[in-house]
Amino acid sequence: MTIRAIITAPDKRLKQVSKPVEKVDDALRALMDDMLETMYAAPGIGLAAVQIGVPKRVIVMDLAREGEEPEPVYFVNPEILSIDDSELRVYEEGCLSVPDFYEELERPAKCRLRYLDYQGEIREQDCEEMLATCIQHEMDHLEGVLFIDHISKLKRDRVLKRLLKERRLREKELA
Ligand code: GNR
Ligand code: NI
Repeated sequence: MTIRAIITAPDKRLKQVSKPVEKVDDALRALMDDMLETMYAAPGIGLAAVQIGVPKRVIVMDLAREGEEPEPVYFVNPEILSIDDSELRVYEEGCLSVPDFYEELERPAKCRLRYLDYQGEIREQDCEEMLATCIQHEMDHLEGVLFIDHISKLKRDRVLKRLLKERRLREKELA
């Protein structure tokens, strides 16, 4: 397993629409293993393949609390079967592709999901609480959307400007 570099905003590669996976095979499982290791190392609770530069519809997640047994979960070609806006959940989100920025976001509290698991078996699941929030955050990545795309343009431009500045500084230090 390999820890891969996580792409940070602003970057065109994060805006790609990810392509469906044709087959859950050993090569895809190797990608999912790398994603999980990269996510744990970051550390984060979810990761979409596009964040490591692979525009495939693959998500890994682990919502176990600190000190609990790890509970890795894998979502291939996830589809939201139903979602309703009648009940919303507010959560302070962050993103590994938007370092050191957190903002409260409102999303539907529940959804029903269909996806392929690590073995390529089809599964359906009702999502609520953290899983509902996180899967919607990750599925946005598959469409090239970041959580900062849901906040005001003023705040988004401010955080993107800071990230650009930090990148330029890092590049200068390496030169
Ligand atoms: O680690 C992460 N934490 C998080 C917190 C609130 C809502 C969503 C997330 S996902 C994020 C990791 C990430 O960027 N996934 O794309
Ligand atoms: Ni993210």
